Amino acid sequence: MSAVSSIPGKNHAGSVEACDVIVVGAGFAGMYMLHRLRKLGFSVKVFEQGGDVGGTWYWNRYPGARCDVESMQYSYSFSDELQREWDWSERYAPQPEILKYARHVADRFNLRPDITFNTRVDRAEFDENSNHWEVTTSDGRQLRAAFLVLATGCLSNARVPEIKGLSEFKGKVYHTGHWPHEGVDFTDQRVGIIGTGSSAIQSVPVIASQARHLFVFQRTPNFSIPARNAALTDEEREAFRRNYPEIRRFAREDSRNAIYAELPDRGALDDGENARRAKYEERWEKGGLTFMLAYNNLLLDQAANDTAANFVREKIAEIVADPATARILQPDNHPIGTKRICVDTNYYATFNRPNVTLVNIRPHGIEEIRDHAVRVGGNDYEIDALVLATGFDAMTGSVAKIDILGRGGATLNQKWSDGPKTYLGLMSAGFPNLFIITGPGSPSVLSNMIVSIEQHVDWIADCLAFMRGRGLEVIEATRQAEEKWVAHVNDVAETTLYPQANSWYMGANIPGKPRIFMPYIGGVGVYRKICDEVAAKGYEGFAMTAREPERVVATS
Ligand code: N01
Repeated sequence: MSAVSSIPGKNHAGSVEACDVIVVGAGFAGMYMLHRLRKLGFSVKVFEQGGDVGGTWYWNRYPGARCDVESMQYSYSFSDELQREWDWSERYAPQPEILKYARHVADRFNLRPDITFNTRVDRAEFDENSNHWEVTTSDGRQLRAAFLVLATGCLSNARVPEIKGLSEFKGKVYHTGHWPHEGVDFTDQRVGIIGTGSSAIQSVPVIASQARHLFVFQRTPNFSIPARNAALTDEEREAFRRNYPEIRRFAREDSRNAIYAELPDRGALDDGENARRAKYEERWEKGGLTFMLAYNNLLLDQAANDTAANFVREKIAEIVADPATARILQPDNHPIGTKRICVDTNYYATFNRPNVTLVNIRPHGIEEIRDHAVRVGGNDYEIDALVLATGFDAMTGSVAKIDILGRGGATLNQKWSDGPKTYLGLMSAGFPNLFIITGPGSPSVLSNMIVSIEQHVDWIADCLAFMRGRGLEVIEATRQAEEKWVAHVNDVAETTLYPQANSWYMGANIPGKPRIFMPYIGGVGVYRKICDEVAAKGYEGFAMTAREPERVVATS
């Protein structure tokens, strides 16, 4: 039994189930959190809304869904045996394979016995007398735990926009983030898709190859780079494995976005026109997200950014046969990379197909959805099925769905009503013993998520072991440390071009959501160092309290 689980007051409340830690979510974050804590001897219960592990990869089953970070890197590093025994089939694995991997991990590490599926955590209240979280689940269970960990994911709360007539549509409506498990066959159908973010850009070519006709309703064009996806050979997998120690170290410690890649040593304007073009060509041919690493100032300097943006706009014009369609597809209202750059297979070329029509809905949007049509600018586009590729209430949406009450009964939603406030993206002042994995204020969505997940999970696990070893019961971010961190996150964002885009990073895709830049942009390596130093200094910026509530042990 762990020190934490021997806290007085546990198990005293009749039918209330007790454990050391409750984890919300069994995606990659929740699974690894469970594994780490169990190995440390903590009792853990995980609740997962879905019917299986996998998180975002459980829900996002739309046609063409695959990761946009190379699979050899978008995979756990905590177990050398695991990374040696699992063979990824392609450079960017498709969703079914990633889900299979998640299931394999769950079985290999025997995680399932501690996960309750098809069950949401609806409410969590911190009891200041016992210093425990009291948790209610959707099946009516009451639980108490010393610690609560939100592993709810950054992009897991699918967003259905308010469009006039949507509920009256007589055909089938699908959301990319909530795709039917049995799949959808669009053969012979007229399909409309709303949105042109990453999900649409991956699914459009696949749906177009099935459907009788596909109408793509675009409000904002996005920059997309070819994936150059291909099968991985045994030799390529072995080369990765041989170099894994350095690849993983680099991703954790030296990189900005947790991806092993060659880092640029110069700015875009340091090269002449020909050299610059050659570099962009080389990156374009290589494919993938690292296009943005061609130069070190693409997200800092507008003139530098323009050179990369112009290059991609020219590529679109080369690929798309109809000049008017090409123009509509060329992004013109945000610097390249300030919205999540997309990675595609044949996206732009798909608009050369006779059965695909691009419908520009800017500036007035969709007028209304009728029984069997989408009406734009007075024209009805007749369809049988509608796909909403309209994104997520990102970073805070899934947390906001849980009624979380901290000290004095204050809710997290009230506290975050002007935007999320955290210390290091890990904790929020006033909500003791509540951790968030890859929360707002951490690199999270600006990085290879699995690397950032592992870093947070390890930090939290080490922290709980530290507390147990010293008889500490409560940890809470101080308001002072939190304010300083929030200011720092904003200051760093302001030095970049990112705030110029109306992106989901800024909360701009949700009407009424406060506009603040949510992820920490200082870089994964820098951020890890900060977190490690905080821990090494006895958890600087956190107040820790021993079993006797009066005795404050460490503050800053
Ligand atoms: O969502 P999005 P997503 N009327 O928010 C449009 C990750 N991801 O699911 O830009 C008309 O990017 C909206 O238009 P606008 C990745 O991090 C990763 O595609 O607001 N249109 C936009 O075009 C990604 O960034 C992978 O003008 C409306 C689209 O819907 C994140 O998830 C794959 C509208 C939403 O785009 C989200 O991507 C997929 C309306 N009322 C996703 N409302 C990989 O790993 C919204 N839109 C590869």
